[in-house]
Amino acid sequence: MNALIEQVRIGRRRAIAQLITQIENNDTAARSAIKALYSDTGKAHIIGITGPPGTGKSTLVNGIAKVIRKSDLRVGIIAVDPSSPFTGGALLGDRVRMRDLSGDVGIFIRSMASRGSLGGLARMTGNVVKLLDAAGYEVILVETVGAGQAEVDIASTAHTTMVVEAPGMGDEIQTIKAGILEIADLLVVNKADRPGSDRTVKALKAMLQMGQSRGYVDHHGKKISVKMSEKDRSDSSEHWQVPVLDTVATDGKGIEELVEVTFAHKTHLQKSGQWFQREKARCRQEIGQLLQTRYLAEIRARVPTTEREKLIVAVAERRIDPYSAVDELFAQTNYRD
Ligand SMILES: Nc1nc2c(ncn2[C@@H]2O[C@H](COP(=O)(O)OP(=O)(O)OP(=O)(O)O)[C@@H](O)[C@H]2O)c(=O)[nH]1
Ligand SMILES: [Mg+2]
Repeated sequence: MNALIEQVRIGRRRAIAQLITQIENNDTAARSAIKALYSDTGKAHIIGITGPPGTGKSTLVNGIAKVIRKSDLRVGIIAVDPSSPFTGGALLGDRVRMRDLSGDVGIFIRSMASRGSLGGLARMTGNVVKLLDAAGYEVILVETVGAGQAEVDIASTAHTTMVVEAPGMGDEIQTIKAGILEIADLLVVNKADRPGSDRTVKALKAMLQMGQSRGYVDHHGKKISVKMSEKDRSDSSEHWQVPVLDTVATDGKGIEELVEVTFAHKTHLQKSGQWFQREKARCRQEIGQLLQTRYLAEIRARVPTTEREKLIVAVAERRIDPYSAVDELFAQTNYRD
């Protein structure tokens, strides 16, 4: 393991691939790898690319990577596959679309299957990001299908999150998923060669503006607050105006500009001090999650399954309430509350 970690540190691709497989399959391996490599991380610009299925995220990632490579920065790509059987072909599709990048030694591509628990997926993605960061990839692109909370969690791993929409997916406003405006640093209307893209751009801009003047937008009658902290509101120079860009990923149109704006966002985060704020927020979330997992594992290890099962039955039969059951579990592990 130590030899492998050394190889990863100097950027050996085979070692990186091997270590990723180990940390995906084995929690203990993940622990020691991250412990050993953590001090080498924190240098990469992590960019999340999310949005509804089929909007052209993979094609866009492909194009973005090509543009960034012109500046000689090394690019790591992580594509998180949707677990839904309806989009089960995505893995192969992504491989095909990203194939023309694979000859470039400055690019490392990894697909991750979204099996297992969702929180676990976010954790694993975070660990693979750290590994690529430690291996010297200066820019890391993480593609996820924006369908739910899990994707929002994964997106929170990123410094810069772009949400990719496409025209002609029904009523434009309806396609904007709850929470998307909260996580987007950049909005991209891809497939701008399709009819209706102007309308989509306009609708998104209007929604952003509405949200910025009121601090929230209405979505199916639910109020969604727009990303603008109290601090942002009191000091408008620190506030990032979410830009709406249009691209045609299949022929590269608009991608140079998209990359420029992405780097401008990084500069904005660094100058305003928000880079470290985001790092802190991410670390807080990560530690919280690890703590939960650890507690649960400890309780499982210390209280026999039969004991835990008895408590579950007792709660189901209304002999005790769930809070008391947890008190009981804690008592049995010798933890004090
Ligand atoms: N007309 C047009 N088609 C595009 C554009 N970008 C991507 N496509 C096509 O749209 C389809 C889906 O592209 P992908 O890049 O796989 O989309 P995705 O968002 O990664 O898809 P999932 O990962 O399955 O959610 C492919 O057939 C692409 O060739 C574009 O700008 N214009
Ligand atoms: Mg894709």
